[in-house]
Amino acid sequence: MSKEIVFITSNENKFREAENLINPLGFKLIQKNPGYPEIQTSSLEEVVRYGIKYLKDRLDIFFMEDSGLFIKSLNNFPGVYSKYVFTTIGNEGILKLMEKTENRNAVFRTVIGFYDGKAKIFKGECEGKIANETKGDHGFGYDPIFIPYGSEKTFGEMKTEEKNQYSHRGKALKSFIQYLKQR
Ligand code: ITT
Repeated sequence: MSKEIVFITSNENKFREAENLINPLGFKLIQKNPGYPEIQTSSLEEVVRYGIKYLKDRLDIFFMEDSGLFIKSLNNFPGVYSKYVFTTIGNEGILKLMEKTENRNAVFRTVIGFYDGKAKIFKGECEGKIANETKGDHGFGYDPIFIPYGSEKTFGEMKTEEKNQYSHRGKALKSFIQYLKQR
């Protein structure tokens, strides 16, 4: 197969996280951002499947992903609305919503969609807690308020390689990579 793989994303940080795991295997990751409609639905998988459908006649081999943060005590909010919520109320807004909340359990989810003539889905999730305050300036998005189980640090306090060991995206990428190796 071609050693080049196109990752459709507008997000440089996601791209760096994927490069960190995929490039050492001898693949070359290429970032493209042709834009695709992120439909509003209740599932990350549906967003990705729709994105693939939209782009599959323009590109031969590519993958894309959709991610979200699901907070238990907020009935899984922001979930599929993670992007909108981040750009409106942001991390400070989430912390404020949870000011008096003891149950701080949350899960980050990623769904990767790969297309090479047919669509294949890979998933990853990372359980953890919402911190009481923002910490760290690595990463992006909700990283400064999310502490994965097994660590005392927020993702915002981790460099790419360490975040990948715990993260939803790291896990989804690892199962994607297993598939690429066998393909
Ligand atoms: P795409 O172009 O790949 O869609 P995006 O930044 O729009 O990039 P998403 O729609 O998947 O990404 O992300 C929804 C929101 O969740 C967005 O505000 C991100 O900042 C945030 N997010 C996603 N993955 C994250 C992660 O690993 N750590 C922290 N925040 C994350």
